[in-house]
Amino acid sequence: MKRILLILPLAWLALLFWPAAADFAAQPPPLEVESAWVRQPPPGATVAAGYLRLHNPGDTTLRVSGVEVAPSVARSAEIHGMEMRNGTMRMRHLVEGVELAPGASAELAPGGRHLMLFGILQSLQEGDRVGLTIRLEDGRKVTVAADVQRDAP
Ligand SMILES: [Cu+2]
Repeated sequence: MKRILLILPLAWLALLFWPAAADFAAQPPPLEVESAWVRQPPPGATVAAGYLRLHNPGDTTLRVSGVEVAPSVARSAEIHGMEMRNGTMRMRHLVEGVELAPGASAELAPGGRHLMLFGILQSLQEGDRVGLTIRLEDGRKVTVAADVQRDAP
């Protein structure tokens, strides 16, 4: 009798979690995020730039709508683009995000699109890792750990 009592709750648990777990395992990540890194900000700086590669492995278009940074590291984060204005290269908040056609990749790299972390709350040193969450327009999120580096890897 004792054994049955033990098995029943386990069976319940399996029923509760098995379909979800199987579903999760079968689904590829909606978005692949690779080579994420954050440039080590100079001492006292309150902003830092981050870079990464996005890839859409699926067969539907994805739109990356924003980024979040671990709250212990910085107050907020944005996706930035570069544009020429009055002969000067300026960066701006890419409110429209980044669109990725099926199979497409996008590189956020020095000199171009990048992530911007605002209100840095702790000193970031080479070897540290910063949690970044990439937000998709459909509500899904992908979290990665970005390496803090002085220079591009
Ligand atoms: Cu920027």
